[in-house]
Amino acid sequence: MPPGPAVRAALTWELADGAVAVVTFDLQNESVNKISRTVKDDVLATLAALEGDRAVQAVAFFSGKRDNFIAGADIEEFVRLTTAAEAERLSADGQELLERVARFPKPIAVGIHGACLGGGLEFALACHYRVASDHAKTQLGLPEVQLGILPGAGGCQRLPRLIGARAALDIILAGKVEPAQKAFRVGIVDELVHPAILRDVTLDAARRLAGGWRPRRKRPGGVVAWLLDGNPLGRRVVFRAARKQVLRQTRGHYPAPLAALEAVEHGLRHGIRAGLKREAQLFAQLAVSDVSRKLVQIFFATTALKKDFGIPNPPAPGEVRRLGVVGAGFMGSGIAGTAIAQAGVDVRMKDADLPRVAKGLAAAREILDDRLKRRRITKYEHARLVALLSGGADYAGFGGAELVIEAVFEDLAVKQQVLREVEETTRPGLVFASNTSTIPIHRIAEVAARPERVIGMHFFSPVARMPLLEVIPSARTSPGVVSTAVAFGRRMGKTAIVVKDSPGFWINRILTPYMNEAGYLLAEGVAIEELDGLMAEWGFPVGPITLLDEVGMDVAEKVAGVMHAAFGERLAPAPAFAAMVKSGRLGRKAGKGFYKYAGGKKAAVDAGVYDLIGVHPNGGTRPAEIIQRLVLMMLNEAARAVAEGIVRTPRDGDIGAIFGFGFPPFRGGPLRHADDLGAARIVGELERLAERYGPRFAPSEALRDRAADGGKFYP
Ligand code: T1G
Repeated sequence: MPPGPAVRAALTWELADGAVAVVTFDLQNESVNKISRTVKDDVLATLAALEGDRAVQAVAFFSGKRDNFIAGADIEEFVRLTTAAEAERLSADGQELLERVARFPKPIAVGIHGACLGGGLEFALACHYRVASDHAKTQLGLPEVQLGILPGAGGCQRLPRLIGARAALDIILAGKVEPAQKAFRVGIVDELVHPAILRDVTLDAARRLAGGWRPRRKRPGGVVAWLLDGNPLGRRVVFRAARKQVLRQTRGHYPAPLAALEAVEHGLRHGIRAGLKREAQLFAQLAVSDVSRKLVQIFFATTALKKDFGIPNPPAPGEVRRLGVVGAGFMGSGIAGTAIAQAGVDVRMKDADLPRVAKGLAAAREILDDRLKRRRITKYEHARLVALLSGGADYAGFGGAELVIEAVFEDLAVKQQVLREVEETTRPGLVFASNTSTIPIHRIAEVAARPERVIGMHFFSPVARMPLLEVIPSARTSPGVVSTAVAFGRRMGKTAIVVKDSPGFWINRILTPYMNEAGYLLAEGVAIEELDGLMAEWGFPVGPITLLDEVGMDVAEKVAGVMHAAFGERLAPAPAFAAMVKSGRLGRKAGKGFYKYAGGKKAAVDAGVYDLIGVHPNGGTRPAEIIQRLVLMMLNEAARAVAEGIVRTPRDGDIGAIFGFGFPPFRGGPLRHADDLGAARIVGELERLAERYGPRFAPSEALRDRAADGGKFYP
């Protein structure tokens, strides 16, 4: 038997210092390692060779990719499955392979650097010792439920046995991916080391294992952990609580977390063999479900958007090291803090007076403090990042900026004024971005000396948490500026869609008719809790009235005004809203809106609102019709906007709606949902609603055309 290197499809190995086989997994022509059928065969063949080679006493396993360990099972492979039986076979095959790894007669230690996800982590869990690099790229987790499936290669069995049921459920049910430090803390990895010594430490562990040494793992947690994890009675409490939480969060729309819970519980109760069987059966049901299909489509769409600059032949993006932010309010400080935390750029903030600047700086810093508190960054990194933030009441410090983002009051004249001032104090190559939510960029750029350097970057609130960015070039914006804005948005951790320069762009265009309809329904006597409750049931994170309170009634009124002026009666704001602004009920930030707020927390509906609007809940409108009116207003406008080319592809539109305001992911986005309902059915329902409630419901031409020829948004 030659000591290697034995060349195979993905795995190679060689003997290091005569006893430990170093196996390297490097899937050719792919940027990440993933586990497919051929890789499984390769692993089996390699294991057979290692077992048969008497010189090999232990195995050390690494990835050959620079910053990726194993991204999991090959998603492309399981989306091609058509029957549950095939899916069950696939899961059982993976389980068998990992059983072989777990029972391998020679110890296997893994050195993990880069993403170790899904089947990749399940593989690592089956090995006998885990060392991870202490590096930002090293992340471990079981994201399967995010794809509508569950860890189907023994993860639902091995993780709870290693770290306890509570900690395992915490990861599995939410599809969490944790940094290496956290994975070490909870006991998923045995050792955490600097990347430079990962190989040596792993080899050393393999050698010691071969010599009979066994790691002593103690479950974290003490008495409480024993009470809850260590005995059946305690576990029952844990599972009951977890089930309740899942149901509260998913409202029954996402079957995967509940199935995963069952797989874990079954295994703990009836043993690992029965647990694996149940796990494979449940995996199979999920893998061929419509919800999983939709979630996988979202994964691929998001991945595609990571390299899409939204224009043909995009030039290389300009480098941004210094960022100027004008306007130190809620949005401005969110942008500043997120830019530092994610992109590590130098940020200079400016507002009209120093107290405002100070407030903005403090708010931006809070984002960094929060990262420290969550242990996403070290104290040292925190201090370094805080030092990148500064501000003033003039444009001092803006001269060297490559990008300036303005987040001042949503008013054309004010934004134009800022643009003029910024152009005077900065260099010619500067990119000027407006964080407007509605005002067309070409209007703002009318006063620009260099309109080709002006673009829109529409962030969502709170900036640190909302994953979407709308990038809006005007007809005069140069392509390099588009690349720069998209690339910088990505560095800030956002998924960027490039949309057309038209009032409200994509997000506010489709959100406005939905919000307005909520106002009309309110004025007809639908209760606030009912409106919010129904839409949350339908799958939105919050209902429309809560959303209004979050956005702020004054902001919403501004948006509604711009949209009304641009699109006429169809988007006329519901009269109920103006009364709210006049009475100072601006929402959460004012401490009163449709809801009351006590100590920053949302409390009950403020019944006084009904007096203000002049109507009281009367239960007159049927729930099904409430949902229908809200949803169809949005779908109808979305179809119109697509026909106008506001988004380049249905994919961008759906990802925008899901990431921008939480359109229910399991429905795939407004355009997928429209395809599912069918244009003919939507048109029929809109016609009936138009007859009853007026022309704002008239079906768009885009939908009528599709109804006539059976066309879909996604061919
Ligand atoms: N399967 C197939 N393709 C994958 C993949 C996967 N698991 N992961 C990544 N890719 C492709 C991706 O589409 C892109 O392709 C390229 O790799 C680079 O990715 C039995 C059932 C690993 C953190 O959910 O989170 O294991 O467009 O641009 O930013 O229980 O990709 O270049 O052709 O995203 O460096 C669970 C999903 C699977 C992890 C890398 N695993 N991936 O991010 O690169 S289910 C996941 C990611 C499972 C078992 C089950 C990220 C990443 P292309 P990228 P990146």
